[in-house]
Amino acid sequence: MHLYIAYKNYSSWSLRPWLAMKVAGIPFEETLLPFAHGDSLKQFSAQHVLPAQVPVLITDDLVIWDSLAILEYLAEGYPECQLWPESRALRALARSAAAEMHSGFSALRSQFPMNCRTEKAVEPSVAVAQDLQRLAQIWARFEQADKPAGPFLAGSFSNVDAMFAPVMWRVRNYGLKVSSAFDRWAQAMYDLPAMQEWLIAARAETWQMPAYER
Ligand SMILES: N[C@@H](CCC(=O)N[C@@H](CS)C(=O)NCC(=O)O)C(=O)O
Repeated sequence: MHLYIAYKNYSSWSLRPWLAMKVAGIPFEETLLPFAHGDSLKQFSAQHVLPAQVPVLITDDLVIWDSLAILEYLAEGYPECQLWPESRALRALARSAAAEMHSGFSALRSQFPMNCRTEKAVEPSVAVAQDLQRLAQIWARFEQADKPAGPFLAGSFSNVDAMFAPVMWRVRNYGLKVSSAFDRWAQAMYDLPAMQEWLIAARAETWQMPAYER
């Protein structure tokens, strides 16, 4: 399996499936397509008749694009990794939150671009403060849920943590505040060896993207 991604420092959508595969121990090769530096992503997307976006997962016989579709494909193909929680109720909650992340939080995503290697305190706008409040509500809902022990949203690591992984970098690196439940989750995410591996690679990149630097 081959995962196509973009800049580790900036590409929030790339981080999601990459992290899920690393934490689950699913072997894969990766290729980075730096979309603002050269035309490698344009060529790749033309070859596969896809929008010029990553992540894309290519298996022996399938092309799967879009972060959430890749996470669903992995959960189906590797049931032993339990990338969705076992309990139906918890799975429904995890899927709801993951879908909300995929389609929502536009103020947080647009005004606070993921930038793993840069720490800089920035005051949230009103719209971003609302997104942060919504995160606190989601975290409170998971706290109240009937779930196995563990520091992640549904107890053990699952796709919902992967979907929110870039939010950990945003909140941490811009000095934003959500809730103490969020902070506990964020620390567990930060401490994942795979997150540290991603951070080391992000720091080693030399590409700069002014639009992602606040
Ligand atoms: N909905 C897509 C969004 C993917 C996306 O926006 N990817 C960005 C990188 S984080 C991209 O490929 N951008 C290419 C460009 O801006 O040219 C997903 O969830 O996979």
